Amino acid sequence: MRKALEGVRVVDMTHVQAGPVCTQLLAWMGADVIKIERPGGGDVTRSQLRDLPDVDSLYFTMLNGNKRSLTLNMKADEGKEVFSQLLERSDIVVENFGPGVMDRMGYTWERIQEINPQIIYASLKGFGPGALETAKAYENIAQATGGAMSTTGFEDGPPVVTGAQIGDSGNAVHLFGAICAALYQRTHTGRGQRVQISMRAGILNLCRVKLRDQQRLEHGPLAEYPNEEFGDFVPRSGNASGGGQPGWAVRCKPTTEKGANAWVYVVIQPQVWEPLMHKIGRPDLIENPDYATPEARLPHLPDIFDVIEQWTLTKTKWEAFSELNAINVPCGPVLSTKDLIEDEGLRAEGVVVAVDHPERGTYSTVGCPFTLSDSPVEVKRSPLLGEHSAEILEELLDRPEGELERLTAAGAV
Ligand code: CAO
Repeated sequence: MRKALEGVRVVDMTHVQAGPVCTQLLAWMGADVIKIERPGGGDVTRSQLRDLPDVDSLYFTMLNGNKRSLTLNMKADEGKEVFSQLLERSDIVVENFGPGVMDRMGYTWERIQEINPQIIYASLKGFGPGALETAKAYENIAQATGGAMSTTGFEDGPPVVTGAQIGDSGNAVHLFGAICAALYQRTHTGRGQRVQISMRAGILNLCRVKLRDQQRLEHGPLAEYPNEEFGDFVPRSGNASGGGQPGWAVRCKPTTEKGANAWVYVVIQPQVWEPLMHKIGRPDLIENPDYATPEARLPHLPDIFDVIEQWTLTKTKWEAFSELNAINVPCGPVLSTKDLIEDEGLRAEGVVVAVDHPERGTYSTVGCPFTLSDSPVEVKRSPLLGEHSAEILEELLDRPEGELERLTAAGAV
């Protein structure tokens, strides 16, 4: 079966997390993704956070599956010649270097268009035009500057970053969508285009509801927040739901000595109020005027979740989930990374996937989070550094046999 992006070639100039996650998605959709890496070390993540000596780290292998690797010295003339030739024969080029790096290499948007007017040139940076434009950015800088940190955590504690890598992997998904849209538009116009995203803009997109609340705040306190006092900005609101239905994480009976993740998240929809109160043994609250309607409940949410917790503390998180789910209460156990990596259901679903690697053996990775009925994803291992250099030079760029050795001696690959 043909894949959604079969026949599409991507020159992948990405490194670290944000860019590689985007190009991995393109590769899973069937694009031929050629990862360009500096000779010698390659993407810095190959050797960062290693769990085993001298093999590509999980940081690298989990973000670079299904790609081919070509080493290229972008500061050598012959390296640039190879790169230009690749651009001529490709559909997309993606990069997430620091500001100005591609221009300094000699590849401005104007130059790239001259080489191939049909190419889509996608860049991810920390920031768009303005005061922060020239700044480099990592995940937590994006979370700090995009509104995620100031709104995460508890009121009386410091700003907190989320475990989910919304600045890097989150923005990779934005970029993937933008590239696919540009590719589709090209089918009408025949032209490539410039695609740009800043990590901060992407975070702000994910913090949309917090900007909603900033504007609601002008008209009075946010009644559904657990906070008692409000200033002139949206406060951190702990585990409050952020939506129109109140929610909170409540403790459960621990199953391990530490029980660090013995919690279940519970949302109180109006229609489940009565069965929920019956379930937890508090039918007296159903008609109590302080609790009977969603509006009446708002000032009492901490008390209500305390009452629910008295019940959940007598159940494990899975028992609590299954009993509440049975009466249609929206809820979910707080699952640890250990819970998730051992989850047979996630493996059956193809979300957690085992992959064989010639140097590190079998490792687990996260597969494609979505499915297309006509474009099944086969998760393959990441390439070794320069593993495909010879085949790309000879088969794709029509260079003569032995070109790899010659260019290596010249310091270009
Ligand atoms: N051959 C030769 N040189 C190469 C090369 C190659 N194949 N690939 C990269 N380089 C060189 C570049 O030319 C550049 O050198 P100059 O500064 O002399 O022009 C340098 O390597 C890369 O620079 P950089 O600024 O991208 O890298 P850094 O490690 O200093 O910064 C990062 C990393 C992530 C902070 C920066 O790339 C960045 O801000 N990227 C945009 C935002 C982003 O993606 N952040 C998410 C990172 S994931 O947490």
